[in-house]
Amino acid sequence: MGASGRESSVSDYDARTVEPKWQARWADAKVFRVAEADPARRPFYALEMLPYPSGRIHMGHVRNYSIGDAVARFRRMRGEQVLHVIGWDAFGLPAENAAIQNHEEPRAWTLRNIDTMRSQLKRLGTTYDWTREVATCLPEFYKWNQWLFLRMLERGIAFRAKRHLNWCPSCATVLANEQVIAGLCWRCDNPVVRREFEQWFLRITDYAQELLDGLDRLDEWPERVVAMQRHWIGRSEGANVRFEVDGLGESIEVFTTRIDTIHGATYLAVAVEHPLLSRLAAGTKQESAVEAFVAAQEARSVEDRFAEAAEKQGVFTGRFALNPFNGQRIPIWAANFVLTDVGTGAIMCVPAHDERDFTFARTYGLPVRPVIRPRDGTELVGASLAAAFADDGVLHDSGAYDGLESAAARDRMSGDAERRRFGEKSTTYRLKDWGISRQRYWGTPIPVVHCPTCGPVPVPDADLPVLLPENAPLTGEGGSPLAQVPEFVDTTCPRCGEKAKRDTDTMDTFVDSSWYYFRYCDPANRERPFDWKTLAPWFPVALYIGGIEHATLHLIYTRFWSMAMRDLGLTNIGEPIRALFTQGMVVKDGAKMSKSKGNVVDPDHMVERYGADTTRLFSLFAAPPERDLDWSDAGIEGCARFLARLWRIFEKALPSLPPKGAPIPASAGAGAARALRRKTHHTIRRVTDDLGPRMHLNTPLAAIMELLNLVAPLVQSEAMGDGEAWAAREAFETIAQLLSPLAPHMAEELWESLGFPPFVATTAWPIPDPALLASDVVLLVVQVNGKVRGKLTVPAGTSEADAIVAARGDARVAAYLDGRAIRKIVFVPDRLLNVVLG
Ligand code: ANZ
Ligand code: ZN
Repeated sequence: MGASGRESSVSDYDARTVEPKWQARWADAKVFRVAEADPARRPFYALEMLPYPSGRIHMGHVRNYSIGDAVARFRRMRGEQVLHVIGWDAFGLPAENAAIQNHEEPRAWTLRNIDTMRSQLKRLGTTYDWTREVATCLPEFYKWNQWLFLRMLERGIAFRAKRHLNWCPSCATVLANEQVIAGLCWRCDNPVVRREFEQWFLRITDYAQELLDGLDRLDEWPERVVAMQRHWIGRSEGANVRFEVDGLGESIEVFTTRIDTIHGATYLAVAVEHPLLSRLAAGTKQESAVEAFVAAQEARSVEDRFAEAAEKQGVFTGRFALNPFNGQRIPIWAANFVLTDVGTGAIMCVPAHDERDFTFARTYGLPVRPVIRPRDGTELVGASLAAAFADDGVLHDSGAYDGLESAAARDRMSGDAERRRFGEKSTTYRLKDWGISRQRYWGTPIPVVHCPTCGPVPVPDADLPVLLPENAPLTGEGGSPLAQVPEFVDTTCPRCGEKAKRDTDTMDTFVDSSWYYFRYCDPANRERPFDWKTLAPWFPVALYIGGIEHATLHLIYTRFWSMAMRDLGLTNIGEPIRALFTQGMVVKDGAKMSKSKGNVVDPDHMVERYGADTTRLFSLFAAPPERDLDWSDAGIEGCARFLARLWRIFEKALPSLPPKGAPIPASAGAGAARALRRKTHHTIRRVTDDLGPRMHLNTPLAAIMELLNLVAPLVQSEAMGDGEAWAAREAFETIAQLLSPLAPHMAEELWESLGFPPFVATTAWPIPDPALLASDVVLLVVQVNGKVRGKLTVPAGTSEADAIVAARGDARVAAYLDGRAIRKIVFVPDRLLNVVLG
């Protein structure tokens, strides 16, 4: 090619200037602003989990937002009305810890981080509508947390109760279950204990069944997440049975899934925190032993007490219970393995058929009495049993129920218990009511005033928001920092006007993330959290993208919150999210990127060095989005080289391409031009499929590379004809459009260079021409020793090897070939196969 003349005109593509230019143009033209939803334009709510403003964005964020932005851009080009917004999960402990360490106000620290991270996200070329941005730490947002809390309080969804909770003595705060890691405080690594507190709770357990049933219909959620939620909700079906306490005039209710084993119960066990425990022991010889046991357990860490592997410990209470089925008198124990907040906090123990009961019985010399026989008839002997037989089987030594199968027995026995009024069928859930009080500063103040006469009194709506004061002393110790701020605490009772004190706890930050994306749709509403009329067309969220680590907590809380808002009359949907996509982690050398491991790659350096397009492309291309992405320098180099090559080939070709809109020449319908056009249209189809619901976001780049590989030799050849030039232009236009969701800046630059007005991002996604997708066939002439012996219809582009196979499969040709060695083959693709025999 006579490249010498053009070589000098090839400028290197400079992402450092091109990218900010397009970002500014998008912003000036308000390309990604979204007005009200218009049902006629097929609203599509593309949502990514909002980041915690910890300081700087990391590669996990980049991956999450590259995926979300690719989908948002693709959908927009497909003609859907895309809502794409970001916000900040801006309350939380790290801000407080940073404040303690650096003596900087959490508010200032947080807002500064938000500024940094916002500009980082802009530098990636994301399509967020920044006019809708929400930061949860601002009063205009958290006011509505308070408002919603008050509505839940009126409805009985929020309530105050004394419960046993995790307490870190060194941080002097309550911890949520998820903040207790292997029995230790996630913050200070000290052992966590259980204490009873009065707290605010949300009655998520009222929604347990709806949360469970809804899972069946979430068919666009990953099965893994559905399974994790099902396990988390943990429905278990069984029966409650009441055992009378001999000589106390009280009964103890147990929850069991195995009422069929009740004739084998040899003792009862209650939790250390069981309300009846002190009365059981009172006045018996065991009184002081029980007291000592309780004290010892309360001092032990959560890990020592409750872990699966924790030593099973207990003490006899001095009392006996009567088995309602057969009147048998069995001892009542207190034991550490009975959990207070599961079932009824008391169990009947059947050592022959339950492993934990068995271990405990052997430790304390309690009898083991088998009542279920394996179906193969094996006889179990209590005294010599080596392990519990926990499967279903056939009942024996169970009075009238002998000979029944376990399942049938459970049915019959719970029916009988109900009729005789000492029990009934019962369903329990592992899911617990959601305790939302935190002894923290940097959160939403709970809008309640505690009055010595009136008790807890809600703050009137007119007085919202209850503002978080700015001057709380933060030391990390000694409970709620708000309690140290007299101007905040001391107030008057909204009901009686007397002196009263504000609640000094703040809300769990999972409250914020439970509904922030409702607010995105109506962010400036000053009357209500949002207006459903404005939101309805956007809901349920079309696609929510985030990490698998949120499979349970956040994604259960937000489903619950949505159902609760429906019951408050604020919306008319239960399930808020139609499709969920969980992306994999970004790892380096097999380990999750984290500061402590020192294997962090800073996205800013990547953008600085390679540009946003390359960084985005790599995040998409390096692994299927649902899998972990192993960071590799070679991988990102590869993406950079691809873009550079594309630009080089394009710039060289540009002067030879016809002007935009040039009519298609007849010569584009044959030969290399036609082959290229076919490839272009096949590429459109592949990329369209990949960016759709399949979310194969890692494969479009390969398809576009293939197309470039076909167009490159053509435009570099001296003999490029009209038809080929036209087809090459079509290929570059297509590449610009297909690349727009993936490498949006270069896509704009290509598009503009091709003579179009901005923006490629707002063009209609290309639609492949079916005529070019259909596979072409050609007539292949077959000669044997130079004589025509047949004509075969084969797909265009059939290879020599395939042509020979086809020739052998043709009866007429085969007759001439039969049994003879082939000396030579002359093959002209799509025209001629000449077989010369030896
Ligand atoms: C008697 C029995 C006999 C039991 C037997 C099991 C096997 P899932 O299925 O996991 O829900 N349980 C009930 N409440 C408890 C508590 N507060 N703390 C510890 N354990 C408790 O487990 C239900 C079983 O867990 C119940 O059935 C009960 O033991 C125990 F051969 O009752 B079962
Ligand atoms: Zn009062």
